[in-house]
Amino acid sequence: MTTDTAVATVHPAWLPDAALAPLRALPSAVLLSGPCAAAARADLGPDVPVADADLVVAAAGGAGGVADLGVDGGLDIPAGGHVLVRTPDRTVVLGADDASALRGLYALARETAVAALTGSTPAPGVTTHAPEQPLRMLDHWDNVAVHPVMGQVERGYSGGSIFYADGEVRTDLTRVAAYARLLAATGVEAVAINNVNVHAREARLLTDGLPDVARIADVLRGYGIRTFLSVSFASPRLLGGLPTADPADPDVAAWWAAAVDRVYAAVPDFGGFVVKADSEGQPGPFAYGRSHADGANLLAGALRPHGGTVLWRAFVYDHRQDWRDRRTDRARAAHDHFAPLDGEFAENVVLQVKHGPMDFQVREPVSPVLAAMPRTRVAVEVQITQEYTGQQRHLCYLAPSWSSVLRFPLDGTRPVASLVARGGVVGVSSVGDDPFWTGHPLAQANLYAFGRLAWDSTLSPADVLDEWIALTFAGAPSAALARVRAALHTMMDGSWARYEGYTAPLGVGFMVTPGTHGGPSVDGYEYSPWGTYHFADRDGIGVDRTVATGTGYAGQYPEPWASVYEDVATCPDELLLFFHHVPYGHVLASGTTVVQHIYDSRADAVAALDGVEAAWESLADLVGTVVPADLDTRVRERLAEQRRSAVEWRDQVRTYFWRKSGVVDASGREVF
Ligand code: GCW
Repeated sequence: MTTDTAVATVHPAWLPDAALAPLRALPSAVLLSGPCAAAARADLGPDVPVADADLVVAAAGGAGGVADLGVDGGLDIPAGGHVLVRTPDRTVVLGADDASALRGLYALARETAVAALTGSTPAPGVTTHAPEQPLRMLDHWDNVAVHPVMGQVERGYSGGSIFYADGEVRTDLTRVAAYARLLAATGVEAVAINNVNVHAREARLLTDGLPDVARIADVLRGYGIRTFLSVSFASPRLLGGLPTADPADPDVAAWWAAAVDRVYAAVPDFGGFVVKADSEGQPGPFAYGRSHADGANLLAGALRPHGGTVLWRAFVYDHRQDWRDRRTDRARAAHDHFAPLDGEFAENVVLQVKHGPMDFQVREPVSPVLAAMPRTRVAVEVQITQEYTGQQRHLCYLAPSWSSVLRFPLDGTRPVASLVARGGVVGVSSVGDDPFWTGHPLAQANLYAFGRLAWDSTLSPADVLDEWIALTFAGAPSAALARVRAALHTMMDGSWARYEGYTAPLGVGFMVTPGTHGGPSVDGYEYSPWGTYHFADRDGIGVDRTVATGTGYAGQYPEPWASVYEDVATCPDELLLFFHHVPYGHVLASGTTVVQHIYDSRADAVAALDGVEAAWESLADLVGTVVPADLDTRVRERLAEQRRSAVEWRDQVRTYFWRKSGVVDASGREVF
């Protein structure tokens, strides 16, 4: 039995009462009959007769009454989306279904808040809102039982799990409901509730844990969110007592079919499975000499009669590599394993591919797998939890990074967002039972931005930040709101670039403390089995991934990228060391040498923190009114820790390269 003592003090994030107040002030009618009706009513208050309503929330083909409004005839409502009709008399949110209508209501709250922020007035008329991606999903790396090494939430920086405590699913799911409401307002529509590393306790969610899974699913459903489970490929052995989990074994297939039947009996709208197989020690089809298509199709076969989906992760590589072996390249692994399987996956399999070929580094090229499998449904996975981007102690607004991935014309013409549109967009959640949800209060903006960019990748990161500010600080007097807006843009717009500036340079990645992945350790992974090397020696640095002389990874790209990356002269500076091993004196396109760039940008990025801190300081007189005092305290703590850590990064990286290369820093700044 667990009680949530923190509930009363949880920060409302981007849905404070003030964000709904303008809508709640309108006489409204909610004409929904599905599971989201209660949530819409809770946010709007009691219904009035439709004829008297200034605001109507309805679903196409839902409860009666819409036809009387004269708005739905001839309106084309996109699947999963909504139409907003603003007439002089009333506003109507018409969703494609119950969940879409609820999302539409929150979209209206957002537009109202943004209008207040920007001083604009929404024009009357009809606007159509369609999600770019059908699947917009969060993966939780939450463990039911506290893992001895990874804790309650693997790579979690926001306290415990909102789903689990004390080795059980929480009795009180109030936080889950509040979370689901926040997600609905971003457009997220699916959540996988347990870690992709499926340990013994978590494996049982699939069997005896089902009543608890059903309780969570009931809560999520109220906000239009489908529930997925991460499952162990070895389940037939671990849970079913079978001698094997071989996909070709009929008993194994029968076991999965029966297991899935039981899941759907408990959760009729269950989304499906997420599977990490043959990856970092997780079991998979390789043990039986079967392919990943065999493995994925096994589960897909069990889910298909129920309409479920398998999200099969492509994060498969050799994590026991010999660092002496310079021909094996972890970056190649996903493409090597999966591209040959294109066309072999069942229709209800989605291959879930990390955005870069390595592992959520601050800068990586876009994974070539995303363009290599035209006959496979492919989803892109990003990491909202800031494992490698400051662990929610550093301020690092990631929307610019994700935006650059989703907009990247990987096949030469089409952006990644359209290459994955039959699969979707998945993010590893950053949320825990922390009162601010995300540890760093301003890291809430990343979770918000994930949902918004999954909905519409063409949104600008700065506009998404405006939305988040407008909602989070809704109701603030306009002069104060304008100051908050200015300060947060100063702090956040360039924060990803700044973080990159003082950490691993020019796309080389890692240089982090082994295990925790927080803080600098330049050679921390250099002689490890994980396949993450920078190869710095006295003459130069970087990984030769060219076809001509290196690992050949550059050749996994379609044109023009294969040629662009292959040639040191055309490879973009920010990815230079990902693709090439160059001397320290190599001159970048920016005109400076590699080593001088390393020296300068580490120091400049730390110096830029002055402006970040000053911007927050400029809001000091608003603390206690517009800026809650506890939020201010937390932000200050995090900014202080960011500076401490960033200085450590700067000094270690700068000193390392000075000692390694013997090249003097032309700026004369101190090294040690
Ligand atoms: O980034 C790495 C993390 C692991 C994680 C793995 C994965 C869940 O260090 O903690 O495991 O990626 O994505 O599977």
